[in-house]
Order: sequence, then C-alpha cells, then structure tokens
Amino acid sequence: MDPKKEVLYNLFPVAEQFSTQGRIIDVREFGNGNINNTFLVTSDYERRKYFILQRINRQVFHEPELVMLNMRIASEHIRRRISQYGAGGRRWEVPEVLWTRHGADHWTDYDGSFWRAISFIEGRSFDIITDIHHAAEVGYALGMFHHLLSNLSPDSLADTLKGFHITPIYLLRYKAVLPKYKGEKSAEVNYCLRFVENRKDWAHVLENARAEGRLRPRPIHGDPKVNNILMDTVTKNAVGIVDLDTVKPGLVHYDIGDCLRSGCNPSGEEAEDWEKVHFDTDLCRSMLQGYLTASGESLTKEDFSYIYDAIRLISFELGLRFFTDYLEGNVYFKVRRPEHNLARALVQFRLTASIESQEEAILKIIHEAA
Ligand code: GN1
Ligand code: MG
Repeated sequence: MDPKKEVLYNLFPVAEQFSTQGRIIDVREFGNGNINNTFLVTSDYERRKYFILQRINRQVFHEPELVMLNMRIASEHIRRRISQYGAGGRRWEVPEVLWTRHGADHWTDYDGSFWRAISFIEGRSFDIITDIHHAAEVGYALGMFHHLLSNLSPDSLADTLKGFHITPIYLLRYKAVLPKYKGEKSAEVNYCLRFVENRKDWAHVLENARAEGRLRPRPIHGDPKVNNILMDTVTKNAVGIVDLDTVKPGLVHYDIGDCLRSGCNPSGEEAEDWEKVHFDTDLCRSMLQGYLTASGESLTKEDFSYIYDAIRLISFELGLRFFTDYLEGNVYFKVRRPEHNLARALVQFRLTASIESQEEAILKIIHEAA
C-alpha cells in the first residue's frame, strides 16, 4: 500500500453500495492500470476488511454488463473445478465478484459511471520479474488459468472487446490515424514508422493460422502481464491471476505472447532508457516451463509451432497500439505526459527487435520445452 496516496472521501458512498456489512473507513487509489480506475477499500467488517472497487472505462468497454457476466462465468467455473479437483495442492485464489446492496454485480452512478467491486486477494504484485523462480511462477499462473478453463466452451463467453489482440485490425486503425497526425516527425517517430512499415505484412500470422483452422479459439485471460499475477510474500509462489476484464474467447497464443513479452523484459514496460530494453531468454525458458507444468497436455504440435510468432507479434502489437494512440492524441491508454505512449511504443518495438535477433535461441527453448 502506498501511504502517499490520499483518502478519497468522495468515493465512500460508492464503496458503501458494495459493503453490505460494515462501515467504510478508507478508499485509496490502487495499482497501475492503464484503462480502468482502481481503488482499495477498507471497511471495519472483520471478515472482509479489504476489497477492490473499480470504475470501468466505458470508452474501452462498451458493454460492461457483459464484462461482468464473462468474469462471473469464468471465475465460477474455476472455483467449481478447484473445489472438485483441487489446485495442485497449493493455495490458489480466484477474484470474486461482490454484490451490491440491491443484489446486482455493478452499480451505475448518477453520471453514468459503471462501478463494480471484487474481493481482495492477499499477495504482492510486481511490475517486473525479480528472478528465475518468479518467472516460472508467472508462467505457472497462466498455465493454471488455461488449464482450469480448458473444459469451458469459448462460446459460453461473450466477445466484450471486438478486435482485441487481432493485429490486422490494429494495423487498419493505424493506417486510418496516420494521415491525420500533424505533430513533429522526430527521430523516434520516424523509427516507429519504419518499424511498423517493415513488419506490416507479417502481422497477419496468427489470424491467418486461425482462419486456416490451425489454431482454435479458447477461453483466454487477455491481459496476463506480470503485475496481474499475485505472489505469496512468504512462499514466493503465485497465488492467483487477477484483472479478469478481458476474459473472452481468443487464441491462447495472445496470452502466452503477452505473458512472455511482459515477463522477459527486465527493464519493464515503463523503462526510461528504451535503447537498453532486451528480451531475456533465461526468463523465457523458465516461464515457458512453468506454463507447461500447469497447463498439462493442452497445446498441440501446431500450437507449439506458433509460439515464437506469438511472442514476437504481441510485443509488436502492443508497440503498435501505443504508437497509434500517441499519433491519435492519447485517447485510449492513460498517460502521465504527452510523449508517454511514444516512449512505451519504443520500449515494445525495441523488445520486438531483441526477440527477432534471438529467434534461433528462442525456437530452441520452445522446442526443448515441448
Ligand atoms: C492495458 O489497463 P491494463 O493495464 O490492465 C491493456 C492491455 C495492455 C496493457 C499494457 C483492455 O491493460 O491490453 O497489454 O494495458 N488493456 C486493454 O500495460 O486494452
Ligand atoms: Mg487489464
């Protein structure tokens, strides 16, 4: 908890909607999300001292009711499965949707803001991987998530974010935004322009494989980055994966690529010196092994053959998303300064270049893990 953050008394009445027992004593900003606003609520109810309150960004999630439905379907499925078969003998927690005083899974403010609350899971979140064990545990958490949802039909989940992780759609957006950009063509902007230009024809790789029936949709997390995996402070093991807003049907490759691009970048997404960013293959090996330990036999030979592309593509895609948002005037991701999304794009493109320069080594790691 960051004591510098102030108490938000104006949010007490919102938090009270979800606090069916006990009195609210504290509400503060929480975490580093780029889309929604997240708060930690403290109440005097001993059995639920803390919970998480969030305002869903309606510019991004046009149907937040469906986001809640997906979240409930997935988490209830996981909870049922754990109660039947256990969670590999370890502590494993699933975020639980909290009900309002009126028995709903969200509350809409007088100004149209969409609020929801979820249980607080005891554990620590890191923005950057600390060591090989941490890497293995982050991989394990994603593998566990995929394993627990492997018998849930993807058709039971709604598509709450059309085009999410579909790189050709991000490219179309980029092409539409680019001619309207009237800002400076700095060296950094030119680097990004060239970077995208040189890779645009390959960016269809996963969607082509899906269209050809080589890869099939499954329930995915959608955002399994390092700080969405909670770690037990004593055992240093992963205890759960949070942020279930993007749970929907998709390719597990989006998740695997996203987890690896996030975890194997020791400088982190917000690195100051983008030129020092690199992809760490030792972390990659460990994370993949962790993933496969938990995910079981769920990946086919064909699935394995697209893992390298997925790692490269999702890094590139996130760079493209940040860069497009910079060109568009920062309308999607929250920023702390006007050039923030450009800086983030450079980090992801540099990471992509590092992945490309180590293609052989990464392919060998994937081959050995398989
Ligand atoms: C966004 O809001 P947050 O931090 O959970 C984004 C992800 C990106 C991530 C990069 C719905 O997630 O796709 O990978 O930023 N979520 C959405 O940090 O676009
Ligand atoms: Mg998220």
